Amino acid sequence: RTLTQFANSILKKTRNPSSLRILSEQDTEQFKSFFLTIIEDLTNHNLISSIDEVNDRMGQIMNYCVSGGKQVRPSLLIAAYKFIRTETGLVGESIEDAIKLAWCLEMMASFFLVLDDILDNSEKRRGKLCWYKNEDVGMNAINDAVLIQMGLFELLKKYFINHKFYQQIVDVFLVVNLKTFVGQTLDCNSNNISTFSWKKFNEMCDNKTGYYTYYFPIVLAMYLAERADLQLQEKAFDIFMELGRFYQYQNDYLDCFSKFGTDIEEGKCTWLILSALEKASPKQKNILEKNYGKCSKESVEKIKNIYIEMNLNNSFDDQLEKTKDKVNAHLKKIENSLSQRMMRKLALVSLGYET
Ligand code: DMA
Ligand code: MG
Ligand code: MG
Ligand code: MG
Repeated sequence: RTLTQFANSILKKTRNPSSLRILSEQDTEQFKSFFLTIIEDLTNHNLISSIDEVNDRMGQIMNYCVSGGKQVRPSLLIAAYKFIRTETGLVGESIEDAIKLAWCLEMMASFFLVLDDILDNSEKRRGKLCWYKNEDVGMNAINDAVLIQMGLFELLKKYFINHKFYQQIVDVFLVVNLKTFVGQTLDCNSNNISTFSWKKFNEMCDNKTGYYTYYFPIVLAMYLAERADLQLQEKAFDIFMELGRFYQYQNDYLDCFSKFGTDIEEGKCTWLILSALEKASPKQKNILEKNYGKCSKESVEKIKNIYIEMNLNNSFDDQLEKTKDKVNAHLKKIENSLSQRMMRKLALVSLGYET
């Protein structure tokens, strides 16, 4: 089969995270249109600076780097918040606070990505050039990323300073920030194929993706809804991490077969290369070792052809089944019925087996 046919068959099987349908159209619309208010609040109220030039820059960065993603994490936050509030009898209540917090979360995610693209030597993000790849931006992108990060803490203060759990909310932002950079440290260090292992890989995934993709939105939703008593943090932790791992596995897939990825050239430790190493004949292993992490078209093509020869799309089905089984086993351990129902719903939607 050709590479394109193979890629298409994978994409059919690998549910593209963009299809995460967890919010109603109306809620999604409300979330999206609130972006204008976020920009307004960041740039027009002396929140960051009184200097026009700085505010113009901020507006420009926000528009380029923060808008337009798949918005999986903000959707999870708003969905979890609605779930908790509805189950506790507050039907039809405004979700504006959840939307504000969700934008702060999305700013955090965008801050990671602007820096990640520099670290990964990437070309494209969300269908556009990576921010740092714009000719007039370059390494100023590092400063821009930090502006996004610092800006979000100012917004948090503006919106939530009087919230009962303000301190805890800020603390979750800080903890997740650190975890993600711990993950990025592991990611940057693992570029030698002879040292790859599933154990190291999963440790890296938990840190660089697990925390900020599932733990973060759901724990924030709990604090916002003033239901810290759900004790979800400990009991649902294994589910967050299992889902986060799966999310990163899919991301690795898409890097290779649908995005303008750089994982193979950069010699990244990914789900694909680990699965390939596991299955490789001595001859294939030799080709993998010789060509992985090389910045040449021929080498990349050789690696991709081995992935195809090995029919890795079928192992991905197995991976999805394994993930579902593990999540189901963890779900049984959560007793609080509200937590369990919410986690079940979020997990099912995330793994693509809910209508
Ligand atoms: C994802 O790593 C983790 C963070 C913290 C951005 P990645 O480089 O695989 O992400 P992407 O594929 O989106 O560049
Ligand atoms: Mg990257
Ligand atoms: Mg990366
Ligand atoms: Mg990736």
